Amino acid sequence: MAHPANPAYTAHVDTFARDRLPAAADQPTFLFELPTLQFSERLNCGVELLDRRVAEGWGGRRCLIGADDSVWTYADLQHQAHRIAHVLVRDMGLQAGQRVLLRSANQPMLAACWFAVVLAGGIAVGTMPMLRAQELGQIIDKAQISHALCDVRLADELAVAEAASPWLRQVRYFGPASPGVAAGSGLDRLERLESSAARQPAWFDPVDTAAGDVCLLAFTSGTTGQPKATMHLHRDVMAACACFPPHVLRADANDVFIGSPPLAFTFGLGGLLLFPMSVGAAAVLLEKASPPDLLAAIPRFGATVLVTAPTSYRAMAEGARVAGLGVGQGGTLRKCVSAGEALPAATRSLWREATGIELIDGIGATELLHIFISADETDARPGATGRVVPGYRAMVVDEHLQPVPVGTVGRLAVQGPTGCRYLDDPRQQQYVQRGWNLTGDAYSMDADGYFYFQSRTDDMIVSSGYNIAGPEVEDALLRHPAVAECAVIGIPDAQRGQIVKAFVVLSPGAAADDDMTRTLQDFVKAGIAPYKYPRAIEFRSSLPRTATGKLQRFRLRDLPPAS
Ligand code: 3UK
Repeated sequence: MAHPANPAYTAHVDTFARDRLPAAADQPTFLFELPTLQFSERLNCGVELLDRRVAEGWGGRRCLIGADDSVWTYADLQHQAHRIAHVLVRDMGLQAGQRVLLRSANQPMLAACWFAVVLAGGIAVGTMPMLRAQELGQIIDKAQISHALCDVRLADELAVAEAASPWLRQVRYFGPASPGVAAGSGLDRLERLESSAARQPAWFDPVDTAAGDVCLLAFTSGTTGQPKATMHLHRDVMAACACFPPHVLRADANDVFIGSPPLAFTFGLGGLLLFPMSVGAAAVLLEKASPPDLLAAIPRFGATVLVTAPTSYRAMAEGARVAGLGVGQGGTLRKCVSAGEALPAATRSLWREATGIELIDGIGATELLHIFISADETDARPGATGRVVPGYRAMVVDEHLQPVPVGTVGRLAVQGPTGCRYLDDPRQQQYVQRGWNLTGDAYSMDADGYFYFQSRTDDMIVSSGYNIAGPEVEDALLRHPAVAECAVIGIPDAQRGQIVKAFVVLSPGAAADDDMTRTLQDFVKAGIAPYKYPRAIEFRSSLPRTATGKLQRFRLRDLPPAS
């Protein structure tokens, strides 16, 4: 029986995902107003992004570059993806609509696997390399995953999850033959995916999927609670490529992308794979992309577009200045995208002073696939995320979903060509209300349509009746040279309800003592309204973060008070 929210045609033989879409009434309103958002009923995003590039004569151009300097042209990627698609279907029995777990750090082979799954009509489920067997097990159960392609160096945790799972049947490993593989584990005797693929023809007839068929399940990084799976269609992937990249980023075929977010995080999937390919550009896929790794790799590969998180920009700024990475300093970098967390104005100016480059901030969400509010380097305003990306609509609303006046803080509500569809999850009704996606962020908007991030809605600090947004206090603290990283939360207080507490990681050489506490408190009072200053400061050597690098403020709230 056709699901009410589903179009008639599907290429999926296995209808698991289709059967678990939210009811039509619980889905957001989708907007397809731009001419570039007119999709035909049948669409395979793998064909559009890969096969079409090759058919248009781009086959010989560089597409992906590995950390080991391996260069994959568009034709190389196509051949490998098509061969793996054959392995999935012929050797592993994949049926269209089945879910395939992908487990690997960023590397060209992971990209080939992603395209293989999508071309075969499967549903790609990316997983963060650092996940353990138990977390993998939750994902496998939730998405009833039957197939997996995994970097052999990450085999151990998957093997444990596989042994415990009633769903997972078919696993293939790729990667080096011996190093890092435990001798006697049996893995050294299994045939590698590369060898199986080499026996297959370089052309696979792509499955003629519907634009409305699910091709991607993205699990939310989850700063709290049980993981949720968001469902994205072939059409959504193409829609994301048609909004932020041409209207804000404006990269071109000569660009070389580089960055840190894993391809299992939609920020990385878009920013380091889909978006570069949508313009025929090249992308460097690094297995390790810490700030020092990126500082070394940018000049080595001549990267021109950098995609990473605010904390990474802050940590890289001094090294970038010394190395002269910006194009105006004789380097190659010309565009830098920041997302995942609020960009403190202090970090924006630090990066500009270090490299001459104005950061392109953008808010995206796993539920919306990618960035929907942003500003390019010429339109950026300090402290603002930007304006709504063409293709989307956004407003700031009160608890009754009514728009609030300009300058008033409220909840961010978004609509566009992409939107939230949780797989079988009652939390759908929280994220989507009356057709609007509610991201859980508190924002205000100015008269020019610029959106200003305040905090996560549930992170707003209320102290003596004042609303205080932690990120504003964090920005004030980050302007002090002794502060390397910080997180500001509200902690319970008998008199004031809550008080502002800062957790501070000091720069090397700075002393964590009472003098420093007073210095930082006075510094904040001099920078922003004094009532916002942190009455409590705790020095720490690091801050708790998710696999995607997001601060876990809830974990700081749950800490026992420091003695
Ligand atoms: C926060 C931001 C302020 C915000 C993401 C780009 O982060 C991504 O997805 P997640 O599902 O988290 C979504 C939430 O993260 N956030 C992200 N970017 C910003 N807050 N300024 C920003 N620039 O709370 C949002 O609701 O992990 C980012 C592209 C794809 C993504 N999935």
